[in-house]
Amino acid sequence: MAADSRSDRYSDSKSMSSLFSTRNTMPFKSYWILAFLLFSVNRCFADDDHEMEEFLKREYSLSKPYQGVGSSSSSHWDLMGDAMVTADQVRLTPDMQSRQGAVWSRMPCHLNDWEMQVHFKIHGKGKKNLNGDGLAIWYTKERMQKGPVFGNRDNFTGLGVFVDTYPNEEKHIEAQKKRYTPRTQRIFPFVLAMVGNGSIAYDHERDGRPTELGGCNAMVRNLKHDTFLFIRYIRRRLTVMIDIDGQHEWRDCLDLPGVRLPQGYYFGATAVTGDLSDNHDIISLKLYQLTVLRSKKEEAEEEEEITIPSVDNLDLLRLGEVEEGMSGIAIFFTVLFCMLGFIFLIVIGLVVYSHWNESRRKRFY
Ligand SMILES: *[C@@H]1O[C@H](CO)[C@@H](O)[C@H](O)[C@H]1NC(C)=O
Ligand SMILES: *[C@@H]1O[C@H](CO)[C@@H](O)[C@H](O)[C@H]1NC(C)=O
Ligand SMILES: [Ca+2]
Repeated sequence: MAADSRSDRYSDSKSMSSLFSTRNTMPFKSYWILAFLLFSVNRCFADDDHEMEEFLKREYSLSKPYQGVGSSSSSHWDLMGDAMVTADQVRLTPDMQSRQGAVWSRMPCHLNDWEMQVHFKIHGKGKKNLNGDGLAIWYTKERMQKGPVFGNRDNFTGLGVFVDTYPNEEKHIEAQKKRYTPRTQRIFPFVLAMVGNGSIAYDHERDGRPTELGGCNAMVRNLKHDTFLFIRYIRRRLTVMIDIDGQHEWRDCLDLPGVRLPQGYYFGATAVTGDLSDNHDIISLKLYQLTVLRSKKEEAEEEEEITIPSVDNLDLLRLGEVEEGMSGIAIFFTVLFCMLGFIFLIVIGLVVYSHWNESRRKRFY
């Protein structure tokens, strides 16, 4: 019960999280006071000079006591696979090998702008890197389809945000060393976002690197405090934040404009275990509708309906990977400049030598 009221209070102060989303250093108490003030002005506030309101949408949210989830036809959610509802959580997988489970919204979501707040818990007996594989939060065209992408089908259509707890690629440590500089190596667990259009495969062996939009490290396993993931989609801007330090502060994970997601897709959460396992628990999924005022220009820009998910300027995003390849070019230029330097030295040497020769000849006479 105590835990329950705590999470409720947390979600009430949640509107604050948007307001101070980028730089969150406010102590929790002042949050509370501000939350109250904001509440009294009708929960109306500005975000980047735009007025914004937010409403919890119960039909797309999942929270205690999970009434009828997976059993009643009036529930807004379906369970699948090994997922199980208990008093305190929806357990997508238990800490056992080769399990997969999912919970999917039954209602397609037709909101323009939204925020999904995920209260989750990943825990198990395995030591670090002897656990797996992770969980995923989805906004996709398809629902209730088993598969290899954290328990969901491959070549999905829409958005996936993964909490990947096992580094598959590190198994090939030598290959990894060749491919990445220390700056681009990852520390696991790793949170990663991907947009699929129905024909883009998730590369499990490389932990989704070829298709990643960005991500961050997140030490989320076996923590005593609550852990949260936050996905916001406003004016085609995708923002992912995490709150995992027990300080009620959101930390930036990914922020990307030009993400085109169609309306009418389904929210879901899935998880999978393999040889290694973990309990993957969803405590709540809270979806907030955001009412964002748009300028005429923005309205015109967003006029055309999106039918296939895509991300603008993906090639620019991939620059990170091009950088790895740069080392070849760097070597080329280093060699080139060395040779030029060498030739320069030879020329200087020749000039000096001929000079010396001449003066020697002069001395002879
Ligand atoms: C999906 O994306 C890939 C890679 O960007 C592209 O080659 C393909 O044409 C896209 N498919 C559709 C149906 O848009
Ligand atoms: C996914 O798409 C890729 C490329 O379009 C294709 O090679 C692969 O067979 C597809 N996989 C599934 C499971 O549909
Ligand atoms: Ca992995």
